[in-house]
Amino acid sequence: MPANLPPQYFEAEKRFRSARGAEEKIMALEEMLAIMPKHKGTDHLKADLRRKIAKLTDESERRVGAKRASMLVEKEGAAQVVIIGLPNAGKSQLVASITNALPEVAEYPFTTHTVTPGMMEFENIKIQLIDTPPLSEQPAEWWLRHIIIRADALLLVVDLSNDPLAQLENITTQLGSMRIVIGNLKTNEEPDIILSRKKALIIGNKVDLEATAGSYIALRNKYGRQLPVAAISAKQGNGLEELRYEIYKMLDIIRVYTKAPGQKPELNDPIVLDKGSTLADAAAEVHKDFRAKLRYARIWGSGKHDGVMAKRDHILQDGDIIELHQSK
Ligand SMILES: Nc1nc2c(ncn2[C@@H]2O[C@H](COP(=O)(O)OP(=O)(O)OP(=O)(O)O)[C@@H](O)[C@H]2O)c(=O)[nH]1
Ligand SMILES: [Mg+2]
Repeated sequence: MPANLPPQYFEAEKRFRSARGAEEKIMALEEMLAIMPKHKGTDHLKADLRRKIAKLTDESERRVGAKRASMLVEKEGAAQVVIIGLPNAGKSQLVASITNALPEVAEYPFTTHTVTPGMMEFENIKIQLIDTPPLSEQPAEWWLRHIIIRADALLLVVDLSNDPLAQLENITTQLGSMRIVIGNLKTNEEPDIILSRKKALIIGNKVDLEATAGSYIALRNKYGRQLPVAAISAKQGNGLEELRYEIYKMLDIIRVYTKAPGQKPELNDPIVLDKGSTLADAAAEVHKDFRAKLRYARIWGSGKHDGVMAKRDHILQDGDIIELHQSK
C-alpha cells in the first residue's frame, strides 16, 4: 500500500466495499483513482484499480446487453475531449462538422442516444471528440458519468439563441451532482467530494442566428475570466478553425519532436506531453524503459537553444526538437 493516500481514498474504498451492483462499484473505484496522488509509488495500485474497473465494466455489459459495450470509448490520438450540453444545442452537428464522424443531427431534442467518437485534426496531431446524449432532468446514466470522468477535457455546448446562461447553469449543476467540477469555476453548491476537476471550454453555438451576439457577450462577461469561451456556427462553419486551436490550447499539451543523431527530426510525428513535462517524461513516451536509461539529451527549438545538452529534469517547450541519449 503506497504511502500518503489521503483520507478521502479510504472513504471511497469503504463505499466500494459496501456498494451493491457493478455500476456503483465502478463509480467508487473511479473515485479512488481520481483521488490517488500522482507519483511513481501508486502505479501498481492504479493498474490494479483499472483492472477491477475493466472487469466490472465487462460484467455489467454482459448483464445489460451489447448496447452499452459500445458506450465506453478507447482513447485515441493526443487527447480525448467529451462534448456535453442540453438537448438540441448542436453537439452532434459540431462533431459532424469538425471530425470525420457522422452522428445523426435533427431538429427535435433527444436525437442522440449513444456516444460517437470522431477525430479532429489540428495541425500535425489528432484530437478525439466524443458526441454524447443530452443532459436532462433524469440523472445521467452511469456510463455517461464514467465517460465524462475519464475525459481529458470537456466542451460545454450551449445554444446562443436559447438562454445560454441558464443552459450553462443547468450543465454545471448536473456535473456537480456527478461530483464533477469545472476548473476553478465557482458554483452555488460545491459537491462534498470532488471526483474530478475538468478542463473545459464553453462553446456558444448557432451564432449564425439573429440576435445571438448579445447573448454571446453575456456569456463571456459571466464566464470569460474563468474559462475560454468560443462562438461558432457548427452548421455554417463560422469559428471552427479558431475552435480547433482553442481546444488544443485548453488541453495544456505540448508537442516535441525526436531526432536521431545526424538526422532530420520527425516533424510529422510529434510526441504529445502535458505542459511542464521533462525530458525524462518524453523518453518514457518513446519507450517505457527509456526513462531509466536516459542519460542526457540535446535540444533544438524556439530559438533559445541550439543543440545544447540538457539533463533529464529539463522542462520541455512546445516545438522542441530532442535527441535522446541513453547510457550504454
Ligand atoms: N442555425 C443553426 N442551427 C444549428 C446549428 N447547429 C445545430 N443546429 C440545428 O440544431 C438542431 C439540433 O442539432 P443537433 O446537432 O442534433 O443537436 P444535439 O445537441 O446533438 O441534440 P441532442 O442529440 O438532442 O442532444 C438541428 O436542427 C441542427 O440543424 C448552428 O450552428 N446554427
Ligand atoms: Mg445529438
